[in-house]
Amino acid sequence: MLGKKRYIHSCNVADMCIKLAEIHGEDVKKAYTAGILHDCRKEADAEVQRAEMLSSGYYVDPAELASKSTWHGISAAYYIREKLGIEDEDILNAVRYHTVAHAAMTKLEKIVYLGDLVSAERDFPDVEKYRAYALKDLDDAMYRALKWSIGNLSQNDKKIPVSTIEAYNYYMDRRKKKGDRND
Ligand code: DGI
Ligand code: FE
Ligand code: FE
Repeated sequence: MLGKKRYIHSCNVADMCIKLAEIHGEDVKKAYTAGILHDCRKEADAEVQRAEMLSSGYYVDPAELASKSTWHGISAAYYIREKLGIEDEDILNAVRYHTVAHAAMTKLEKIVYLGDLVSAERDFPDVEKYRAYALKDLDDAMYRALKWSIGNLSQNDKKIPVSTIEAYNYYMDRRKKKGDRND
């Protein structure tokens, strides 16, 4: 279902998810499964993604509806549930929210969101920094990743789903509660 580049990305995300699961104490098989499948609908026809998204039963934010690049996670959750028979809600939600995030994510959801951001082939400036954050502390890494992502989106005149803003606010508080960090 995927071209070579995105197939390699998916394998790398799965590998990173395994690593994060081992470090942070999550089920490694679940992390691998969610990681390898997270982008499985990314290269499906946009109208197919849209139809699957709309029949998925998931709430879809108006900002998601307006941004085609966010459809594939919702469509993938539908696809792996309906066509592959995956019933584990945690895996389904990790795939559904891997692009936009939400507040109070499960450990698996955070692992897939961050595994996608810092997989081996990612080469944006500072990727090593974000990789180190993810290996060290999932909540702190979520805060930093969301801050970066929201900054990028607003700079590029992209709409931001409510769940992404809620995640940003949530992880800002989580981070404060863990200690007085001023960095
Ligand atoms: O599928 P990937 O490329 O591995 O990564 P992804 O699923 O995190 O992001 C896919 C694209 O979606 C990326 O180009 C950025 C965009 N995106 C991520 N979050 C949002 C978003 N676009 C909008 N409009 N709003 C978002 O919140
Ligand atoms: Fe994706
Ligand atoms: Fe991805």
